[in-house]
Amino acid sequence: MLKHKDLVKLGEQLGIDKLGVARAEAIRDHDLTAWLNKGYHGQMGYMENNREKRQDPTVLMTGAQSVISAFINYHQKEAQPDLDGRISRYARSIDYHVTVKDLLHKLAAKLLEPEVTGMSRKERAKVYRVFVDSAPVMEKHWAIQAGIGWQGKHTNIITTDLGSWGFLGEIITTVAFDEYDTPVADHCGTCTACIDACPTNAIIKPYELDGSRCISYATIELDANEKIPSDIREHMEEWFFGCDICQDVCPWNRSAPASQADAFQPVAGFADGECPDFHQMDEERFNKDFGQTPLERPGLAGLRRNQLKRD
Ligand code: B12
Ligand code: SF4
Ligand code: SF4
Repeated sequence: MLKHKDLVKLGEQLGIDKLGVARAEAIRDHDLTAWLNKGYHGQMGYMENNREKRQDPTVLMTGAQSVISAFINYHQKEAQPDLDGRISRYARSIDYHVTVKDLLHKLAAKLLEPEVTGMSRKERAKVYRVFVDSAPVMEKHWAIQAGIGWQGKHTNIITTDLGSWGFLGEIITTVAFDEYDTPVADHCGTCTACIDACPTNAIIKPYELDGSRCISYATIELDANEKIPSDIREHMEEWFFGCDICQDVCPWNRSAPASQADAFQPVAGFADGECPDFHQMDEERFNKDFGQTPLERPGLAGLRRNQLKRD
């Protein structure tokens, strides 16, 4: 059995901003099917796959007992006027799928150290798995259950002390903990700032997002060969990779602290604070400067589709 207090201590040592743990149980109160039936996933076909695994960590990993949820702050305090309003903050550093995964593997290795658990390294590798974003895991659900934060009306997880500028990641393990966390209360109250500010009306109603209307979806997930629908394009303002509007207006982000971690500082390609012109860039330069960032997902072709040509 693992100790909750050891998890907290190790998290602090590794600089993980928030950690909590929930019992690995099937998700009963979450209507993923209704969300899919409304077509809110658009072309994100992966959301339809592995539904059983997505809704039950014990199907994803046989014998799973605990889901450790981590929140990693990526907030950059410095305003970058040429990038803000165009490229989302989360996308300016090395891809979080790599950095957050590395951090969680380090945490798991320490937590399950042979000296603590009596397991050999080989055995240890069999009792946990690390997930960040791309696997069939309902990450926001687990962050709520693990007491990290609540789901805001814009549908992202908000913490009382760090706001919502954070990535989520999980360690699912077959080992039990002596104590589990409990969900925190919703602190949105009567506020509707995110719903009012969303330029494409993607937030249909509180806590319900039509992903296919979100600028983030149109600029990152929509196939690079497809035209962005005009009713979204005309409201995109200058955004061409992701969108931060609903989080920018959230009162819980007003005093969110900046990340001190080197891993979440802008890559060299963004170091001068200027917004790159992807129409003027060749593949070689793109791969060198931005190949390790989330911009790699739509690639140069997608970014050229998204970014309006300069006069
Ligand atoms: C698909 C996806 C998207 C889609 C759809 C977004 C969405 N809200 O589902 C698109 C491409 C639009 C997207 C955009 C973004 N994403 Co995204 N995305 C995901 C992904 C892969 C799955 C999310 C999911 O399961 N959606 C399915 C639906 C069913 O879930 P849901 O929104 O939670 O909806 C349910 C609840 O609202 C609930 N519900 C209904 N009524 C009520 C009432 C109450 C009171 C409550 C609490 C709940 C509730 O029922 C709904 C179903 O109807 C996760 C990673 C993962 N594996 O979990 C990242 C993830 C959610 N994304 C993330 C990020 C950072 C973003 C962006 C901020 C990126 C950007 N800057 O452009 C935007 C934010 C847009 C927004 N307002 O949500 C982070 C969020 C971190 C955080 N702090 O919460 C995640 C966790 C990735 C990560 N590992 O860090 N994303
Ligand atoms: S990310 Fe932008 S487009 Fe998507 S819901 Fe938030 S404000 Fe609307
Ligand atoms: S802007 Fe207001 S309603 Fe939206 S998530 Fe933040 S506190 Fe909640």
